[in-house]
Amino acid sequence: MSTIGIHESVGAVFPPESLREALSDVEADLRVVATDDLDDCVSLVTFAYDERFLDADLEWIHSIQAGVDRFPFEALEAGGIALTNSTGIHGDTVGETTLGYMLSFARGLHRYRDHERNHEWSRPPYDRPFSLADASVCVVGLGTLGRGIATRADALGMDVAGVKRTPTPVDGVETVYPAGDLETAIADARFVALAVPLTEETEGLIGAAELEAMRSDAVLINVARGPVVDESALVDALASDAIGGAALDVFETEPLPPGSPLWAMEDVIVTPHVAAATPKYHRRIAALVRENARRHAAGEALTNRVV
Ligand code: NDP
Ligand code: 7N6
Repeated sequence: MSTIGIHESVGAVFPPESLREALSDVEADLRVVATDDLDDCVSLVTFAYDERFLDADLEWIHSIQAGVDRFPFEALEAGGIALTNSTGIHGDTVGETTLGYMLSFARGLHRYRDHERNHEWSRPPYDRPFSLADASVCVVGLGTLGRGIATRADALGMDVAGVKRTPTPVDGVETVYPAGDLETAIADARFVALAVPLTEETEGLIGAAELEAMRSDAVLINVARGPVVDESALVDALASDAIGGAALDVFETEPLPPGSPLWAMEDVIVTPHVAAATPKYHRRIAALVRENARRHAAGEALTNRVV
């Protein structure tokens, strides 16, 4: 029987033992392992990447994240190690978190919560609150996350546009723009929601020029990866009121350093990379690993294969 290692780093998201139990029906030895204890592992389910993985006898690594930007694709390929990711499981959670950000900005909830701390009964100017039914969102990246956001925004009556590499129609999205038309796509949107993977093409996708192209009351939402946005250009745009606000789940450096100006900005919502959190996370990972463990044992092509 082959051994599937559950790397202890998954503990950043769920108890490693919970995944082992959820996979107890799989015909393999399942062990919670540390990096220096991979000897008999053929497969590894992991959150972190360590270059010592390359020296073990691994055939297949599964990332418990959709984002695999921390993994060295070429070295894995050269080492004959397959890499699979966890795309496909975050549409509802990240969709709901993003709707929560948009509702907060539309109805002003984050500001009332701030006032509540000071026991302050403070009503907003007449023209500040608005309805999402009258608002527009441009979703940049229309895969699992983007569709999860777009269908929910559409259900609330929002005007939904989106951007993807191949601009094929997407349910709930009125206009789908190709990646090259990003500036046009985001120019009229009240909300711009980023849901792309971090790649060479998307690093710094939103910089000074794109922030300048956005409406002065626009809110930037980043549930993708920190480096997709030029964070210092974002801080400048927020400080100079070039845009209206931001809701950020991901940052160039995580945890967000205590000295970041983003913490103190009234119209910035900071969440600690939890947009996808759910107590069912380990079960969703188990379903992906169970299917690929079967395929791996049968010599079939793996799903969600990246390398
Ligand atoms: P998918 O692979 O399902 O979707 C990615 C989408 O991005 C596709 O629509 C793709 O276009 C589009 N895209 C890729 N490159 C570009 C580009 N240069 N310009 C415009 N669009 C582009 O991924 P997921 O939706 O599952 O996840 C996306 C990313 O979100 C992950 O890689 C991860 O980094 C992050 N993430 C963050 C989470 C969090 O907790 N905050 C949770 C889960 C994911 P096309 O369809 O044309 O190929
Ligand atoms: C763990 C975060 C991803 O890329 O970053 C996210 O899948 C997951 C809850």
